[in-house]
Amino acid sequence: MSEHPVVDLRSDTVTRPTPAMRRAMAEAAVGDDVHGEDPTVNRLQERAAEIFGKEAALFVPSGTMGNTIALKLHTRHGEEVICEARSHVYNYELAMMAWFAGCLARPVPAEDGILRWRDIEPHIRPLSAHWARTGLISLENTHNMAGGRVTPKEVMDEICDKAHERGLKVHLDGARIFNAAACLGLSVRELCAKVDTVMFCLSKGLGAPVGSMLVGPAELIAQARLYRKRLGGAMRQVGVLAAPGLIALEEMPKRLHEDHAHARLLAEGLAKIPGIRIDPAKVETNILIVDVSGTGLAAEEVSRRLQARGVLAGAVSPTEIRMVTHLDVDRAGCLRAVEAMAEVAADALETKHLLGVTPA
Ligand code: TLP
Repeated sequence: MSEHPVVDLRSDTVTRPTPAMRRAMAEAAVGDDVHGEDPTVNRLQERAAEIFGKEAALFVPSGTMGNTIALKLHTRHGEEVICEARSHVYNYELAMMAWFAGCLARPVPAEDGILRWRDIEPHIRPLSAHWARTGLISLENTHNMAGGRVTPKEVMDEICDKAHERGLKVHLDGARIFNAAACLGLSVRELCAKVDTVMFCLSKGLGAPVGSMLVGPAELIAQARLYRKRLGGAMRQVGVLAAPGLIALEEMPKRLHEDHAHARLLAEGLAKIPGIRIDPAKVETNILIVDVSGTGLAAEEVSRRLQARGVLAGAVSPTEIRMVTHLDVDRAGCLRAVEAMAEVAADALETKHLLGVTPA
């Protein structure tokens, strides 16, 4: 057993609230938020709207609920939602767009997860004798399963301009939009200027224990409150959760470059290991998708062997594992993860050699 604490790279969702967040939770002024009477929630919503330069914001328990509500707001039953093929709304939300909004996903693959207008346009459909109408375009920035890739502002702006000319709205799954903004050196306000609604998470890179926000036009956010209630997401004295959310929103974006530097360090170390494939130049934010097929081991097995060495990272496909840096992982933790992977890969390649199997 290692004498070090476990290095948990499974996700940036695993962070624990900081001491300041715990104090803020204990001291939060609260009221009944179903009646709009929780001052801490109200403050969080006002600040989120201000920071994003949108009219209003709504505190929701999770990113999935924020996306679920947004897709419902923009669409009607029987429409299609254009999204990237590896997107979270399509792959990881239990088919919620079909379940709640009654829509079909129109997944479009894009290199590095970065959808461009030229990828989207051919898939826009009018209502016809055979086709369902396109109801919405949903973007994801950063793109989780493409390895935290960042869609540049010009690309988002072009999609929004062209979509709006066609009478279509654009929702942004910005679970990690602050990571994208930090990478681009822009404010989230600038980056999201043209999208109609944004969901962002307080509980990922920003380190809050719970919660996401949906921001957009006041009229839509008023409707979003009703959908949140229908989904069972209207909470009562929830200022105790909004209080750490406020710290996440105000303080934590400033430190995201540290997570990005750690991810790059991790990528550079991993890239040197025989049997492991990752291009450090493509690691822009805090997520790494690492191809471990060259070890001859299934990704699940690599994950188990890393765990035995005190490093947690999940398999995201038969050949890939994902590593995510965050508030609770430091430089030393990243170096330990590289060391653990080097041991796992070396063992696997040695075994292959003994068995007379040629390494990939
Ligand atoms: N992502 C989680 C898992 O669900 C995969 C993670 O560990 O990364 N949009 C994006 C881009 C996300 O990555 C996630 C969560 C969500 C939405 C949903 O947020 P929650 O988990 O709060 O419902």
